[in-house]
Amino acid sequence: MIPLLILYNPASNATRKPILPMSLLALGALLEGRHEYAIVDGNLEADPLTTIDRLVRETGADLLGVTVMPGPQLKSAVLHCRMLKELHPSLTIVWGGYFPTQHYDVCLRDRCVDYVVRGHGEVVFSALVAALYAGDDPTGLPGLAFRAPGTGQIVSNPLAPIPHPGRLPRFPYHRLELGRYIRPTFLGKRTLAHHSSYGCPFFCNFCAVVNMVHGRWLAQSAEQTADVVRYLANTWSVDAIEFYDNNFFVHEARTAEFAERITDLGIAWWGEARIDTLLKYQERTWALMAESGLRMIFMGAESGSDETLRRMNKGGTAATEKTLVIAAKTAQYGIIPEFSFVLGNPPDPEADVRQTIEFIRRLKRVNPNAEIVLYLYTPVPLPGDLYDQATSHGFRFPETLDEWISATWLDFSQRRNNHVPWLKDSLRRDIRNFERVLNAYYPTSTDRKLRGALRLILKAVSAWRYHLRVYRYPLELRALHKVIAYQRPETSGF
Ligand code: B12
Ligand code: SF4
Repeated sequence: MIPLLILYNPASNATRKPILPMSLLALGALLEGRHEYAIVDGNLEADPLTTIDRLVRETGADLLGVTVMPGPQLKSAVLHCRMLKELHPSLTIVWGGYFPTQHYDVCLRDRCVDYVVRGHGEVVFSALVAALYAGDDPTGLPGLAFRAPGTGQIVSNPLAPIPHPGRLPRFPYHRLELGRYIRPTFLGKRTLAHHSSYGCPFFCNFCAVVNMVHGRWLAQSAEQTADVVRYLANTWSVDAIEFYDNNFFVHEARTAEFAERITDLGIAWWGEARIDTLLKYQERTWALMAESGLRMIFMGAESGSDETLRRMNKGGTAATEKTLVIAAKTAQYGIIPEFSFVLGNPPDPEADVRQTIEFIRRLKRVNPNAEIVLYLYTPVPLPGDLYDQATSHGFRFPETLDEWISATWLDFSQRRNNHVPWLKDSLRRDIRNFERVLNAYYPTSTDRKLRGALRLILKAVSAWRYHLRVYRYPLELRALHKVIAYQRPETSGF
């Protein structure tokens, strides 16, 4: 009997929202017909550790592939893998995903991880599985990091080429109870996700995607992407799709053709874009996108300062003006723009925050429906101006998994309460206070529970603060929040 192979998605959010584990579907697509495997999803299973332990005992499973993002998912991955190694010392554990790709050395310093596959890993993983089952030495595989036999030294081979999503087999949806992943969102009653491209052609120096793909972008064709959407709409009555691509809109002709192909389905959709890319789109493409059901576009505006944007390597010249132009453009087509900002950047985080807050106010004047999502600058190990500034302030990444899963670093990973040397507590508070006033004065349209009257109340109560720029001590808004519980704009959570 060929032993079962287990693919594990540790819980990726506190509320255990069921989110399609596409990383595992991508791995599974290349295992179909070659290996017996099972997917264990920590977002759905009450006790995934017991499930995996049982599968290992009952089936003799000896290989576990784990997908790992920084944050709470990393914590579950560490604790569960350590436990499983103790129970089953001969279980081979392979990690992949964004965290191990960047911090493979930290992962492999811990005995609960045997191999790390770096980058987009389905092809390498399937080769690794084949090598391990054949008893061959896998250490020559590109994209593989491991402890060298004998010396124990940690080695990473150069990354493998990125597999082309247009040439990969379709996701094996039948391996999951797909119905459990369909959920109501602001887009529709039955929303599901898809991922139609790998990578991004840009090099913003705060972004983890760069280390993953080094400027490559490869995509399914418009026809293939539309076929997936059609399948999900026809077979699963899905009425809304969230595209989790890092940058869905890179290729205008693909976007236009995709929009044309799905217009008859009457679904709503959402995706992520670069502002400067969209500014080059023709009017016809905008019309097609709007007609096809594109409801909202997530864009990294990042900063209200052209100088900070230059240091981030983002947006070219007069980048902030481009954000204002796109805010007006989306309003013209009835598409809601969702702008994310990265605040508190070194070397002068105070000035950076002040400038960006003023810019957000300008942006809201241009398009009051624009959604604003605020993050704190969180370094990624990527050479460049920002990371150099961070390290010159004494910033360093943890060297052990234990440190990574401590409360401080979990907060850091979630870009919430960064304990970074250049950001004072008072400034962090100022940002949160501004956000509270902003979200009250402009309640997000993604909040499905917030009806007309409640919106008016929030706006009325916060108006004086917003107009007079009095953001400090918003005690009454905090109290109101307890009663009305208004939320931040909903994104796909990153
Ligand atoms: C969907 C998503 C989520 C979902 C959860 C998904 C899940 N697995 O359950 C939700 C919304 C919950 C979420 C939450 C968060 N996310 Co998130 N998320 C994404 C998103 C948009 C798509 C992931 C996806 O499905 N991709 C499609 C699949 C096919 O690609 P993939 O996951 O990269 O998998 C490939 C490779 O990574 C690799 N691989 C992955 N796993 C494995 C496992 C093995 C064994 C092997 C061999 C290979 C392998 O091979 C796969 C196939 O090519 C990505 C961005 C992106 N576009 O990828 C961000 C992203 C991964 N998230 C990110 C972040 C920061 C977070 C949060 C920390 C955000 C926050 N503020 O809290 C949280 C933390 C979650 C947690 N609890 O720990 C960052 C990670 C950045 C970094 N520094 O590493 C990303 C890259 C977004 C970004 N651009 O910054 N996220
Ligand atoms: S921030 Fe966006 S545009 Fe920049 S590299 Fe990352 S995914 Fe690409």
